Amino acid sequence: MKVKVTPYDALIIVDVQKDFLPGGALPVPKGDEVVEPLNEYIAFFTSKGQPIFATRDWHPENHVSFRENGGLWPKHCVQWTEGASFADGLKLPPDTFIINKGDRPELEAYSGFQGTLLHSLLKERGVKRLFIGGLATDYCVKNTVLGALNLGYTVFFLEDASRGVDVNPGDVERAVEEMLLRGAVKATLDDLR
Ligand code: VGL
Ligand code: ZN
Repeated sequence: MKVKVTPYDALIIVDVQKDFLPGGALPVPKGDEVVEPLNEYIAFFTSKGQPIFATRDWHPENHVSFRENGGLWPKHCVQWTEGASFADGLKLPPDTFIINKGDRPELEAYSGFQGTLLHSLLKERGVKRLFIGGLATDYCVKNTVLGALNLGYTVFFLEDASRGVDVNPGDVERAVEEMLLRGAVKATLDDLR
């Protein structure tokens, strides 16, 4: 399906950070494969003059999502560490809006809207449609997509620019199904070009 990028559109890149890439603290299998397509989305949105937002998982040392603090995950994306930095090779323009999430010790935040200014920044700019991709499909991408749908945005899920952890096999497939059932639409680079 062809989709034309309009003045109501923004690109949202979710958590493309070193700790989520192969070799990182919480590696997403094939997570590195999102970098090239995302660079193409970035170039595309930049050429249309449309805004780009990049969320990052931004945990304090004592964050509740870490196993040592009773959570599910190995320690990852600790604020200001190398692992929390964006993937090498991800070509974020200097005017990218950086959205930190999961920065309160006691709260897990899988959605880029949770406890952040993302919604107000988008509203201020008249954004109505979001193109969302990144890591991980079955956690932060899914929750950001569902959060956006709840807030009334039209959402395109960027299939070719997202990868999931699939802790239980089938999680990624189910996450995609849920996003589509709730109203998201799949899109790839070919649909935009
Ligand atoms: C994520 C697990 C824990 C994600 C973040 O970005 O999908 N997953 N923290
Ligand atoms: Zn996290």
